[in-house]
Amino acid sequence: MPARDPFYIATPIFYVNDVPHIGHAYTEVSADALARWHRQGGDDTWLLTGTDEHGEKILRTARANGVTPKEWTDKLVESAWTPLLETVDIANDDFIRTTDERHEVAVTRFIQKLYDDGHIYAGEYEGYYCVGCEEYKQKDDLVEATEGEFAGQLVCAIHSRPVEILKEKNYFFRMSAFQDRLLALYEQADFIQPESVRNEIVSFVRQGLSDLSISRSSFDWGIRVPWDESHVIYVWVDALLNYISAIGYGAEPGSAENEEFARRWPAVQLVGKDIARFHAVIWPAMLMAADLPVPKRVFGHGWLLVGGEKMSKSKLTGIAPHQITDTFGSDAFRYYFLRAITFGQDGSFSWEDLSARYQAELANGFGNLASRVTAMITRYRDGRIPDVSTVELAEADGAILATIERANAGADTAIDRLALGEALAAIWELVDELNGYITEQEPWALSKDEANAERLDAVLATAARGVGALAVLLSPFTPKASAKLWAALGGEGAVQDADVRDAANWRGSGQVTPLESPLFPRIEVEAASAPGGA
Ligand code: ME8
Repeated sequence: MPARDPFYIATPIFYVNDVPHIGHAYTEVSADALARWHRQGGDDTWLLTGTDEHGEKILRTARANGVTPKEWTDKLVESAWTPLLETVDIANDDFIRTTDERHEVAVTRFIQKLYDDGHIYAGEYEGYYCVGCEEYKQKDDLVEATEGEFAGQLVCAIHSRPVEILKEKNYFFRMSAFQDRLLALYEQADFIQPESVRNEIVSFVRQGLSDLSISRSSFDWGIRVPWDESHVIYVWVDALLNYISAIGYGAEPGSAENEEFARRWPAVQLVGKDIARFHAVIWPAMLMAADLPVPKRVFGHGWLLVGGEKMSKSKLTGIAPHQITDTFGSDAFRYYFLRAITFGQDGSFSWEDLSARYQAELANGFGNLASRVTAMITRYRDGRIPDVSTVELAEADGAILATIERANAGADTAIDRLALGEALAAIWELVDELNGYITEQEPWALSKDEANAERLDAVLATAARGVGALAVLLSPFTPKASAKLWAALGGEGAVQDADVRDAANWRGSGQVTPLESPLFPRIEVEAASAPGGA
């Protein structure tokens, strides 16, 4: 088989003006499930995430809290943003902060190169700016507020707050020069996904690209422009560069770090659709100017909606991830958001839907199946998975083996398309069919008569293969439950080292023991509907 390309996937780096909510956690678990799948398939995988710490928004928040911006970001990163990774069980390979020295060095080098190569000029910006978005706005991007404290005023359509009017001497990037190359790039299949996001970007760029102001001179919380220290680099230009600064761009040429950059770049970029424009327009234009490869793909996932609105802290619809994981656990969090929302579309969150899926699909579906199979092998065969190489299998057994193959192949191709929900749906066909198979085959009845010993062997071996395959296939999605099941099945080594593309061939040779506790314990409905009093 030809060697597969390294798989480098990055999440956006998040603003640390506030604590994370489940929208941020959703991006994290999506990227993490994809990374875990590739890692478990033996690909040279790298998952990057981190925090975006410069700019006016953070500066103002820090001032409002009476601390320096660095004190503020240190505190939030430590108390809220790195703990998020544990809350939802993210196996990231690196965590970049834009205040890291390695990042500042790389940004300085990059911007100096663009300046030296004639892509940057001095000018004056006069227009709107939304500090919430950290974005220069056109009049068309604003709406007139119809109610509330800003009624009658022009406000940012996303933040519903008035924008600033800026008049500043700034440096500009000649982004307009890249318009045709960008439009040609969008013709490449898969560069921007899904189609709805691609169409929006294409029509935006076709309207004509302006040059981009890439520095600010009215405050100093940022990375200095190297040839003019009275400016700091615009926070988005600074932030986008994290994807290459973290893997060694900017390190000494020939150094190990710099070689890592050459090997890993370009990345698959997973972002919310709110920031797809930055990633599909500004970012590739910057890379083209620096003669570097553009990202492999930019995928703009949908929004989590609460009460029909995009969830956000500023509108007080934010839900903290731990409010869910404290009651349901991190596996259920991961499973629910990846399964219930078609990746790429918006999706509504509700406690009722979460509880219902937890009960039906995780507790009664996967969890119960895992308990039944491990308990029966322990009870009827002293924990040895029967060897059925000489036993003739029945049609029903063959059908399960075919479903295992289908689930494995179906999940793998879905993952290649970043269709996380489809991957889980393919795997759940196996969960459901295997549960039905056990109910129909009634191993408990077969066990009562020695004459059925061979039949019982075939059923238990088939069920074990299915459950073993599930432990492997679900490990990227529900790593804790998979590890518990793997241990009960006597699986060799750690489940996250079992090749996910070869799950269908697992047969198992270790000692099976019953699960010590259910994979997904029953949760009282009352507690489930309003954890933490939310
Ligand atoms: O934009 N539904 O950071 P940010 C789904 N620092 N995803 C959501 C969401 C929701 N309701 N709300 C937030 C920034 N997200 C910049 C990025 S990258 C170089 C710089 C997720 O803290 C989603 O991934 O505002 C969205 O794109 C991101 O959080 C915005 O995070």
